[in-house]
Amino acid sequence: MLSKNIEKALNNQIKLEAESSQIYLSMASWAESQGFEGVATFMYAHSDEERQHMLKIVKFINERGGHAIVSELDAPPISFGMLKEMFKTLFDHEVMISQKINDLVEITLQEKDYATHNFLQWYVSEQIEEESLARNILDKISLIGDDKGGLYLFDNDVKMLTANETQI
Ligand code: OFO
Repeated sequence: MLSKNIEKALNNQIKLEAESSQIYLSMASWAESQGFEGVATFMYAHSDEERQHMLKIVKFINERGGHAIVSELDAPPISFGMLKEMFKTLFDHEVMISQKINDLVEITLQEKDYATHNFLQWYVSEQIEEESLARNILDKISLIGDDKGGLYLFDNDVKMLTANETQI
């Protein structure tokens, strides 16, 4: 059985994961409107992944006798300046999410809720991957700068990244 405190904290994480999905959907739409087809494909897929992250928590709360809440979300930004800025926003967002997961893990330890602690380990590993992926992309795009040819190749590269991720 979940404590009220942990249920509330997990519900807050549902909202954050749903907002992540919306932010990445907005990034996908913006990138598509700018002609970056590869980046758009990557961001649409990433948005779907975030929805899965959210759903996992919904199911977990309900399975453990709580009530998962589907709440109002903060609206994501509409445009993102340049690609590099967009990926910096993505990286910063993932660092913030990692911190929120760590805070959640901390609460489960304080309350000795080892089942939720165990459940959250998947998110701890996922955040390591998400941060590292965002950091790699950011490093790449920093090297390219404003070079149009480079950005074209980068867009293609990111598309391949999506294909590889789907295979996994
Ligand atoms: Fe759900 O991992 Fe990104 O935000």
